[in-house]
Amino acid sequence: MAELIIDDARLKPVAEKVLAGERLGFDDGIALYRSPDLLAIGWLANHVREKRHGNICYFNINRHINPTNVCVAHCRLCAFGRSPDAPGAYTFALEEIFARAEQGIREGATEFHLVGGLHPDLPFQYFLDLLRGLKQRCPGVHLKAFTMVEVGYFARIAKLSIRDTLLALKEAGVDSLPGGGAEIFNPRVRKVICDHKVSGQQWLNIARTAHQIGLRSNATMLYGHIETEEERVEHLLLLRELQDETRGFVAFIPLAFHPENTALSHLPKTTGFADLKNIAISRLLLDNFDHIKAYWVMLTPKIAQIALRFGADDMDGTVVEEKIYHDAGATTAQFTPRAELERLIREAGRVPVERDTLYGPIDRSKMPPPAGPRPDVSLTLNV
Ligand code: V47
Repeated sequence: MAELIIDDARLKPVAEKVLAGERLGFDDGIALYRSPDLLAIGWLANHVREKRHGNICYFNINRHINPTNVCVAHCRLCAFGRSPDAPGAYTFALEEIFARAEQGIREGATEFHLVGGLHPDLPFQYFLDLLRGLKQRCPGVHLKAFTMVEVGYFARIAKLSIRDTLLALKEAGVDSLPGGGAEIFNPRVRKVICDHKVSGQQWLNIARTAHQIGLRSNATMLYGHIETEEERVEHLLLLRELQDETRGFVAFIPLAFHPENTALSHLPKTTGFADLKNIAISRLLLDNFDHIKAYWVMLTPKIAQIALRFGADDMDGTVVEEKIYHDAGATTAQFTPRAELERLIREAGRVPVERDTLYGPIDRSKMPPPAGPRPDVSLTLNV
């Protein structure tokens, strides 16, 4: 590894802690965010990343499925959610979701990533039937389903406690939870970007309860809108504190805000500099998280590839059908084939390793080969 060169003297004490394996504090996080010395920050994050994972970079073969975009939350940050009668509003019949899932099986998917809007009329039973139907048809596929925000909403409409809601979801087939909906935990920010969602404290409590009943989850942070550096550091440290308690988080995904078609469309897009800095600072502050994902849909494959040398150890998956970012102006593809993920990873000097959702290795020699290289995304929407 090349030598660490620090241009910004303020980073010296932070670097000393990182090299000594000491935990960073709030002020260290602020110093990192305030520093323009991206290469030194990246060097430190890469140092931590290589100590944990060597040269490995993980990816998976997955499929995103969004059962409905009808949502009562109307978050200002979101371009995906719609009122029930708005143009483009859709809700899939269960059979349509099963058809997408079966297509996913033919593509070799080991994971379905299921998230959607907070629908005013769909009963909790629809989601339980969806999970049971998927498990029955695709028993080997991991169901990473429903954010803490959806779990909070299900509990409300089903009049159940959070624990009983999670137990019902687990019993119906949820294997783990994705990390979305965390945004920024601070109430000042939530009031502006997502005022009708669960609070930051509720998000953390739902994650805690999920972990307590044996469901692992991911975590995210949405950056690049109205949040301050202090609010980002606070968010990361709250996640780290909960991880100390439960050890239930699997991966962290920093998410860059995409303003197009949202009520915050006047805000500028994040830059590559900010994206790489957020990856690196996450790696440095979240010392008890095993994995930091460079989600290519959001970062672009070009920045995601560079992120593999700035702290990230995972490129996420093939994805196939992404709506949340594309509705908000993402220009990335819907689908990145396995061979392209492997090429990006290898070119960054890393060794691609296909994983399952919980980072177990996948041995394709023991599985039937996937059917075809191109996904069929032409299924019609039930508008
Ligand atoms: O929950 C919504 C965010 C999340 C916008 O757990 C937006 O493995 C940017 O959570 N601009 C969905 N972000 C994505 C997500 C995710 C992605 C990949 C992997 C995993 C995982 C989780 O995206 C939402 C919200 O936090 N979001 N709108 C927007 N306009």
